[in-house]
Amino acid sequence: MDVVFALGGSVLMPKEGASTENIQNYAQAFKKLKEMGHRVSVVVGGGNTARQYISVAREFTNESFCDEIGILATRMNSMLLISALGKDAVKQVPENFKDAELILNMDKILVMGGTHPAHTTDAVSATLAEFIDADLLVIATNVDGVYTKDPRCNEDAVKLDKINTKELLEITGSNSMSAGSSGVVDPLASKIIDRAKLKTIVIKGIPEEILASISGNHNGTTITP
Ligand code: U5P
Repeated sequence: MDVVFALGGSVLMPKEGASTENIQNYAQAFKKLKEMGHRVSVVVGGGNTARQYISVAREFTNESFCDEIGILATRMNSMLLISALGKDAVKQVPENFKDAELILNMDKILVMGGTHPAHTTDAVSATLAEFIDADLLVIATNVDGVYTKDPRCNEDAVKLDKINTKELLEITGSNSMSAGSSGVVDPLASKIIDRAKLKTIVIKGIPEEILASISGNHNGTTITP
């Protein structure tokens, strides 16, 4: 299976900071999927590093420049994962989809971060999945699926097991577009998922769920065209 993962920076690099064991566990999960014969791409988010830098920079500058700072954080996190993947990855973080595809054609795990301002790495992962005709997009994040409302601030939010891309558009359409925003799926990503008719899964970003996402035995939300 050709699968693209959007790996939230907050799961790879939690608030407490980088941990060798944590990075190792993710690298092992992706290596295992490659060994099983899957073609694996990982788009890494900026996490807490991006949000800290953006919140200070915002006092001085505009959103696009904050986005550029966020993009650098995604590339730094990508390099951390690349370092743990060893010979299964290339020591280069591509900045566009054509270069990304070349890495996949070398039979390596592709790891990349952001591309351009005004969206998050969710949108990068959806565009990459469209560009390489992936079979599956997996959004591995800090919530365990798509809810009717943001579960982090609404106690009455209900988790959805299965939705279609139009329902995803309705739920995420009003999410913020500002630098460093952290809705479960960014609105541009939802539009790309819809136009490309991408089969997508939203899961809690833990190695066990990443492995289970391929077999369908995950506890997240399945989004179908
Ligand atoms: N970002 C972009 N474009 C990209 C990727 C990221 O502008 O292609 C910026 C956004 O401000 C985003 C931040 O919120 O970097 C960190 O990425 P993420 O963790 O939100 O995906």
